[in-house]
Amino acid sequence: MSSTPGPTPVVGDLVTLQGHILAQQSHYPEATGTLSWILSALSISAKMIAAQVRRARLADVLGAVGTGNVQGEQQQKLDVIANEILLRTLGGREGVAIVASEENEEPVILRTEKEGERKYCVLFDPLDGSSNLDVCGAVGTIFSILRHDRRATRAEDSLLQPGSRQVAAGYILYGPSTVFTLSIGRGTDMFVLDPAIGAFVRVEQGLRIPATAKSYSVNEGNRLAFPAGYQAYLDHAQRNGYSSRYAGAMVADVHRILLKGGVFLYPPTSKAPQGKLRLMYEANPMAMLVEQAGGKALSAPGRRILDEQPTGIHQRTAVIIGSPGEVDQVIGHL
Ligand code: AHM
Ligand code: MG
Repeated sequence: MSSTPGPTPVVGDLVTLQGHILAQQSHYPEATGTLSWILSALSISAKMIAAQVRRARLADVLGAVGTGNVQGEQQQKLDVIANEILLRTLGGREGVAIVASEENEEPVILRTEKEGERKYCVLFDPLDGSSNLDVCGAVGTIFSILRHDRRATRAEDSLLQPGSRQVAAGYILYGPSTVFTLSIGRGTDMFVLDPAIGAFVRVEQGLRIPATAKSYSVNEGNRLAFPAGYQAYLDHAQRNGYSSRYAGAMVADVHRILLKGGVFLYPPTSKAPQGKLRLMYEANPMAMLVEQAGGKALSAPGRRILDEQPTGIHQRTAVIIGSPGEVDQVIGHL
């Protein structure tokens, strides 16, 4: 045997999502494990939805179901399948009081809270950007978790909290790999599903978004319908050698920006004067993830998305999200 010492073995750097959640829980002495158990339901849902998405065009999961959702949009079969998976997995968790989904007009009250208990509300977009599936493009799930307010008399009143009160938020990106990005209010962490072992493995801890990058993400086909300030920003970007990147699925675009920097925009348009994206289960969770990574998320100059007081669970908002330097550039033009 050779006596030459080999490389120092790396010890303890493989962390799964479950291990990460338990470690985070230990930072909160009052934690009962209820939130961890809900996050575990989301992790199972992510694996189940990923398995369905991978079967697009093989199994009968593509195409419209012939019904519209509350937004008046065509529901795709996979929207409905993903929604049912989330309702089934979260529905079994004692700690979930209310769930609200892009696909359901009304929130679903699962159980009421007794004295001394702590329960949560989970809001989600089950399959964001689902029309990308027709062309094997990336899609995602977005979720937001709020503490349940037992004093609220109607489900809506418990849900209508500003995003700054989210206790956790995340997205799952179904792309060439399945990525779970999570914040429990102590930074933003990223995990990739290893299909060989069926577990999400941590790939980024305390992720930091690049401070600036010459890249913007917006549906430029709507350019003439944007307020003048946004058009002025695009003129500036195009005069200064920026790249344009747009996946047509917010999860994929924000994921790229978290890793490579830039700004994602969905401005108000003449067709959608309040913006298109939904505050409570699209903009708020993304804003929390981006801010926890050192980025910025505004709906308009001086208006932080996380401070918006919601008035309806399906309410829409404009979004300017990304690297702090690029968000400031956009705001400077508005
Ligand atoms: P959806 O929730 O109905 O899938 O719509 C949300 C999606 C976002 O993921 C994406 O950024 C945006 O809508 C794309 O909209 P557009 O086609 O107007 O560019
Ligand atoms: Mg959506």
